[in-house]
Amino acid sequence: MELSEKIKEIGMDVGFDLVGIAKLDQSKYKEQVKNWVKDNKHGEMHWYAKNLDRRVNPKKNLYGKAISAITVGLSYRPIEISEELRNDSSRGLIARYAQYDDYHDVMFVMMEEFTDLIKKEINQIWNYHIYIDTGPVLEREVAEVAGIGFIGKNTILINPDMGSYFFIGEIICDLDLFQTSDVRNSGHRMSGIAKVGTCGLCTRCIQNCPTAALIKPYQLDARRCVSYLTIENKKDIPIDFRPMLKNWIYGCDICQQVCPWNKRISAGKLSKLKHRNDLVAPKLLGLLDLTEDGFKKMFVNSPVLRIKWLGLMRNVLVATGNWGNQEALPAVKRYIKHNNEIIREHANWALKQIKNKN
Ligand code: B12
Ligand code: SF4
Ligand code: SF4
Repeated sequence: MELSEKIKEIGMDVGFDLVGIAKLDQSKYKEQVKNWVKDNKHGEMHWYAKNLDRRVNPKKNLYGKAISAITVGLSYRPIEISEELRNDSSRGLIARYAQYDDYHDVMFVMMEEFTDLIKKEINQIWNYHIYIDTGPVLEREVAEVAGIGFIGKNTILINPDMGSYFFIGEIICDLDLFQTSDVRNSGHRMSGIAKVGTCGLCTRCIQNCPTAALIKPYQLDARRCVSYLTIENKKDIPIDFRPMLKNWIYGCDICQQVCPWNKRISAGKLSKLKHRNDLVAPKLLGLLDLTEDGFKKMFVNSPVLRIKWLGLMRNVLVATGNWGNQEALPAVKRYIKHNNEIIREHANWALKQIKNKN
């Protein structure tokens, strides 16, 4: 069996839903990526601007010896919540991916198992590096080149069978492997390679984005994205954006929820991801009562831990202001004299919203 085919098979056995191989080359979109940074569309994600040259030239990995990327997709099963629950402004919404244990941890363990098995199979010395989200790699583009999906106008990688609710990771290595997407034109049969899909004339994600963050098809201004504002942003949430956040308290799924490619999707294996029902749409009043210890307990192993109690409480206060219900007054008032300036400012804003709405 051809080595690329064997590696794909091993990856699927480890539990990934999608596995493909890309030959590394310069990014087709390197000018767009550089302009994205030049125009400051990455906002305060200063880490993004570091290693930009390597990001758009993945062959520069492994001290210039990188040849291929074995790229994987791991689905997070879409748990559909009712419209009623989603629109209940007394509850906070957490993006679907964060209703599971932190994927970085789960996938890293799977990737280590994967590389161990590849090592046994090839029986030769090889160099590799595992990346899941955090490395200077254009993960969606590399995965697109490998053929596991296509980039949609919402900038997200979509697999025609699985939709877009999946994480991406890759093993950048110095093995000279067959690019799996080439099988489409080569007459080989290989499992898990996406049919080619496109957005066609659809623009639903752009029309439904609450903050107009999708400034053009395939282009996102991170500074406007709810996901950035509630997760990456460590400062105040700009006042103009607060009403647009509605009840999102961690990330945002709207440009995926409205996407037709996510309407009839297969569930994925999800064997290693544990869903947490209590994180689907928790009550804002309960969240306002969370102490730092309570926060750590509620979000144990969850990606939400990354924004710490302070980040979550800032977001919860915005959602509470948007809810505008007097029931929240006593809880909000408790934060007016908090020793942290961000919390004080957001509590005052929420208080004003509640007063204006009643
Ligand atoms: C920075 C970042 C963010 C930022 C910026 C997002 C963005 N779109 O750039 C913020 C914080 C906003 C964010 C949000 C989210 N993120 Co994020 N994020 C990343 C990260 C670390 C880098 C992305 C990046 O390089 N952005 C810079 C821009 C310029 O690059 P790009 O968006 O990939 O754009 C490519 C295409 O648009 C293309 N392109 C440019 N012009 C054109 C023109 C045409 C015609 C075409 C076809 C293509 C094209 O070129 C670019 C380079 O390849 C990646 C992990 C990684 N290392 O890749 C995860 C990642 C992209 N995020 C992910 C997720 C899950 C999310 C959220 C869904 C989380 C949530 N629910 O809140 C949202 C989705 C928001 C959105 N619509 O993108 C997943 C996506 C999985 C998938 N199936 O695609 C990734 C891959 C993490 C992972 N390992 O799983 N994220
Ligand atoms: S995640 Fe939300 S705010 Fe960000 S681009 Fe998608 S719809 Fe817009
Ligand atoms: S909503 Fe429509 S335009 Fe946006 S990514 Fe999905 S198919 Fe493409």
